[in-house]
Amino acid sequence: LPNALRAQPLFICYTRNNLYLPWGHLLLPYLYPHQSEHASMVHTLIESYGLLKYMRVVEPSAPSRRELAAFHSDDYLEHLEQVSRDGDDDHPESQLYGLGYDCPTTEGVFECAASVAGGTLAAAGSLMDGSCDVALNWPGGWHHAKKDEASGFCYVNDIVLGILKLREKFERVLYIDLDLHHGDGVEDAFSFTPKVMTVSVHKFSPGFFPGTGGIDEVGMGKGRYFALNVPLQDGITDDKYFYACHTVLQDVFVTFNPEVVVCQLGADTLAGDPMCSFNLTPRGIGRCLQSILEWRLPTLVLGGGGYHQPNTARCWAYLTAVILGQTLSPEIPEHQYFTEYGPDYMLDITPSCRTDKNDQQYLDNLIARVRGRPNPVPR
Ligand code: V1P
Ligand code: CA
Ligand code: ZN
Repeated sequence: LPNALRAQPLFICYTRNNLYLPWGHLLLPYLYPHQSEHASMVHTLIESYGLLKYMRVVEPSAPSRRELAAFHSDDYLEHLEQVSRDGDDDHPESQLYGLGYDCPTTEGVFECAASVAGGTLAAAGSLMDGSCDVALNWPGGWHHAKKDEASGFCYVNDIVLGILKLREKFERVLYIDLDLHHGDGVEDAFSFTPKVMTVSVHKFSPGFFPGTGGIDEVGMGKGRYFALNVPLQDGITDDKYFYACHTVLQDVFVTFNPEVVVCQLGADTLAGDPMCSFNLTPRGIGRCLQSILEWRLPTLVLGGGGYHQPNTARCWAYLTAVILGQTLSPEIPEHQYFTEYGPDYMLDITPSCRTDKNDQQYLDNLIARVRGRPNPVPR
């Protein structure tokens, strides 16, 4: 890593004791103590690898209603707060706000979702006041939430709130979404503006959630060509994924000339994830992240999906080490959750032997189409 980055203290925001993390297949983590235990697996692994001494850890405060209303509608926030207070999972209006199947309204969900957004806002603030170059909030990254609608396990869109805050200081924000799913909530929020460029790499296949993110979705009005989608098929492995990301992102870096970068690094692209789609390892995602960090821009790093808990923790601990320029021991250190990392107790993940449906022709055609777009003209 460039020395300039390595020398700076890193700011890491955790909402550790009040995590809202739909990790795991139960998807109702807020009610189950064992699920919030899983939620602290990432932090504990980072800690047990001795990485915290290279960072400044901050306990952010809960955001005010006004801060949340920078993106979300008052009606939606009011409703979410009410059903969260009452633990009302059967309110007649809930469906209007996307609450239900993917986004159950369990007691306390509002505070949990808001406190995660508090972490992302604090991280954005630390980039704005120059107190660090890279700010992390692994519990953040809830990219599907809309202005007045919960969607895909996301209630509060901490990413949109973070970007809106960064825009108070920075002219052009580049958003990069490496989660398996299309970052629809963030793309929609900024689809009309040339000030925020959104790039999402994701699985795009009939019936796969959320169904948007085709290559022809490019933004609208003044924001035309400031949204870029990289739709991929099942089975992609590290080398091809890096090739696609790196090629696309280098072009965007040159043409858009961002002042600040926001990365959502959902870990549901990993081999062995229950989403059973891509076939990546943390090293592949790490190469993408490293090439982004080499731009030497202030960078906000967020989590997202990731439904195999030990692999998600492996991945985010490894990416934290990439940011810090540290090398981790290949063996998982002994710690509170050590037994979860069996049977091999190793940091690395082995890709599975699934077919990669992205042949070279598919990727070349994709990249040719991306390159055939008119360049976005910063205004
Ligand atoms: O597929 C859907 C719904 C079902 N409707 C017809 C559409 N929802 C997905 C939501 C995935 C959200 C991903 C979030 C993230 O991007 C991180 C912010 O990773 C879904 C899936 C699925 N396999 O796609 N919901 C569920 N599975 C689900 C499983 C068990 C219980 C409840 C929901
Ligand atoms: Ca994505
Ligand atoms: Zn996802």
